[in-house]
Amino acid sequence: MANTWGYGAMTNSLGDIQNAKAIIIFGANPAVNHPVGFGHFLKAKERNNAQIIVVDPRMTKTAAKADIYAQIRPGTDIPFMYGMLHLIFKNGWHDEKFINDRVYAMDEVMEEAKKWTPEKVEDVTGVSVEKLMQITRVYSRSTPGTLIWAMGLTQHNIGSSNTRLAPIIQLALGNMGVEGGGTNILRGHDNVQGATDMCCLSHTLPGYYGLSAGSWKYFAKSWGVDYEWLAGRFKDKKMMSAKGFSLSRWYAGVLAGKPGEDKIHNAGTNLKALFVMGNGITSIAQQAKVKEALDDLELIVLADPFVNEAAILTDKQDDVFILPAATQFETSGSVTATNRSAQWRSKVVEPLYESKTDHEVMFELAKRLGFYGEYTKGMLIRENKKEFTFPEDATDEIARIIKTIGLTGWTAERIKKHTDNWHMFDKVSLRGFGPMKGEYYGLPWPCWTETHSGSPILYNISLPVKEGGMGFRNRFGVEREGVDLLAGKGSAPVGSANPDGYPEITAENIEEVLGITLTDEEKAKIGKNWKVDTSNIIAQKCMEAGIAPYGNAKARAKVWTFPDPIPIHREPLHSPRSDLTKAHPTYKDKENHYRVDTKYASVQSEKDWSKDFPVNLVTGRLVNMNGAGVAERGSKYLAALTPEMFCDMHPDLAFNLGIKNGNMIWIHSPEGTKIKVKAKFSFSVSPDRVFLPFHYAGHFQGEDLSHKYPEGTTPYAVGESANTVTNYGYDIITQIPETKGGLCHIEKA
Ligand SMILES: Nc1nc2c(c(=O)[nH]1)N[C@H]1C(S)=C(S)[C@@H](COP(=O)(O)OP(=O)(O)OC[C@H]3O[C@@H](n4cnc5c(=O)[nH]c(N)nc54)[C@H](O)[C@@H]3O)O[C@H]1N2
Ligand SMILES: Nc1nc2c(c(=O)[nH]1)N[C@H]1C(S)=C(S)[C@@H](COP(=O)(O)OP(=O)(O)OC[C@H]3O[C@@H](n4cnc5c(=O)[nH]c(N)nc54)[C@H](O)[C@@H]3O)O[C@H]1N2
Ligand SMILES: [Mo]
Repeated sequence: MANTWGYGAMTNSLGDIQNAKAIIIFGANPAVNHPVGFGHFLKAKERNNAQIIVVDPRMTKTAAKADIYAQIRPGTDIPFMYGMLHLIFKNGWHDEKFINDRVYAMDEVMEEAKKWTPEKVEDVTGVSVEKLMQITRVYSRSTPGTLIWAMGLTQHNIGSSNTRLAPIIQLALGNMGVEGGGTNILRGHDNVQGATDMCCLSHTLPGYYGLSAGSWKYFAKSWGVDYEWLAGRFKDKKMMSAKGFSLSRWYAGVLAGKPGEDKIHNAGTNLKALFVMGNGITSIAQQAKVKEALDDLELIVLADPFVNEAAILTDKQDDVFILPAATQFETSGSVTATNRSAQWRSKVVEPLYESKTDHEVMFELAKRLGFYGEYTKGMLIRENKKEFTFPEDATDEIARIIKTIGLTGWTAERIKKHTDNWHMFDKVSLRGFGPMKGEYYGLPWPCWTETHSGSPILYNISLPVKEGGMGFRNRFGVEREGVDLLAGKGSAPVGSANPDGYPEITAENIEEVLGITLTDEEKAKIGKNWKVDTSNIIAQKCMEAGIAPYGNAKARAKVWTFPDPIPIHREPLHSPRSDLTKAHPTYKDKENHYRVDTKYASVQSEKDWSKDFPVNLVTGRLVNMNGAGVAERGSKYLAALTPEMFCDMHPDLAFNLGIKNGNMIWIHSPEGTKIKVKAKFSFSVSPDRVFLPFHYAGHFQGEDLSHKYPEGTTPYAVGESANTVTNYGYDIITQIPETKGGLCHIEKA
């Protein structure tokens, strides 16, 4: 199980990157974090002489393989991207037809881009005018180009704006819906895409169905339980439609009410118990608060194959339970890859010793809490069974219910067949051969019906819908302030009964949009719209007519419900450029943001943080460790590669502070916390910034906690968590923590 920090899905696939003629990478380091996938990038270079461009505050191993590298100041990707758009529009390198037919509100983006002259971009980002021009020219003139991002774009308080502006570049260049193009977001844990799709999130139901009463009723019916019973599980009905706490701020739910803590909105109660399944805890920002919250809890349960280091961090002595969870090698089931493909994972060994699989743990918990029947009933419905087989019937339940992203075709039987026939697929196009002819590997969603091929490239109108083609989704009405939101004339997927834009399909409009007549029997069975049509008649009829059930609309460059309808630059809360915070201030403080009041302007305007905390703090990953790092630090050989927690530091910065290579240093945060780590000279960072890996735990603010591990479980490498000093700051939409754009102060220890 994984948590879900990243967001977005790949529009294309890793293999398809081989078709690109240019690759631009924002805030991702695949040579280190996706080393197998990175092979496809290098293949693009071999095959097409693809130019690789890297935009990163650090000269990474990926940057070392790039043709052009721009060392950007953390948190300034929006000015950089607007700088690119400025030059694209000015030189007429944009794809006018694509924009006219398939994009809404690009004119407003053009207006904003006008402000970002290359000179201004240089001032804000630190990337020279010449380099911006070179990158924009190379990228715009070598189409198709693919745009890559990962955590360097998301982990900022403007992360969601970053992830909106990046696709806008692709829309402007007509790079969407084509082989070798798209936005390819490199997702994190192996099944993080599946975890997101299945809603390890607190603001939607599975499949991104909203929290409206209508969605809840659809799920109640699909799970075979009474809606009123479901509603009765909540303190009051209002909470049923309220977003939950997010992982990044669960601690605030515990600490609320103490002096200086953020206020919560949780039906009048603090959080009192914590159940952890697949999160390292020390990977969460604000570790000092996390520790305090752990200490204050009444109950802590940690289900993990290793000793979860939350148990080490806390001083709590009673009611802390460490349950041995089985690993993914000891269970089976479907997982979803970064490109929306499903795979079947088989059990390698039976759960070892006393460990239990995650589903067993959840079933046992449901039994003790008295709702096991309701919890598992959905698995019996498809074939009207008395007993279910796990995980096959769980997979089939998902296929039966989730229409929004098109999982109807994902039956356990089909997914197993794909994995068994792995060798019968082309790795670049994902096309199948022999017994798999007519299907793409892993049936990338949307896979509209039980015979659909899967969709390897989203928004590709050069293929018929039944072979994976589709336009952009119609989701926000058909018209806005007099402007048509549907796709332009003639821009429907080939072979469509309706050649133009069309709305999402409902029982009411299906006959008109598809040009068909339903029989009385069909009319009696059909659901209200494509998202809740359990009869599957809408999907079937759409496939016959070459129509995407979700409609054919324009992509939105503008989200009128967001605080920034068009993405704009806002300086980090702790900005090294206080001279820029007036012109580019952060948001107003936000009340009830996933149940917690969240500070923005009040932090940024409190003082000029850069005076006392002059160094930029960037965090990220190492190739030999993963996440909170407990498994790898427990491996003698992996731990030996980086046995100690360290800080990458430019020799010039170190010299100015009287620090030598290998000295111990204190790093202080604006919140008053500190960590003690080893200085490591590196030219990957410029003298104004340092880099910390976040994979360590077992030390806290200078104190070695090794003695607190249960006997025989102390990892080979322990050290400070970078998250003890990452700064306060959360994205305005998603609440992802700003772990890549803070400030710090450094001294010799
Ligand atoms: N070996 C290994 N592989 C992993 C993981 C691991 O822990 N170890 N974790 C997995 C997971 S969960 C994930 S989410 C992925 C993450 O994969 P990545 O996103 O590649 O991981 P990071 O190293 O955190 O960050 C990527 C880069 O963003 C840069 N960056 C920081 N701030 C900015 C900025 O403001 N702008 C720009 N343009 N760049 C910036 C950093 O310098 C860094 O090089 O990796 C996965 N793969
Ligand atoms: N400063 C800073 N902080 C960051 C980031 C950053 O770039 N900088 N990146 C963030 C990101 S993108 C992520 S994804 C998180 C990652 O951080 P975590 O979510 O903490 O990720 P992992 O270390 O992979 O933790 C997984 C935990 O699950 C356990 N586990 C493994 N397999 C199983 C299983 O099958 N069942 C159960 N029950 N448990 C299992 C592991 O032993 C481990 O304790 O860190 C985030 N934190
Ligand atoms: Mo992640």
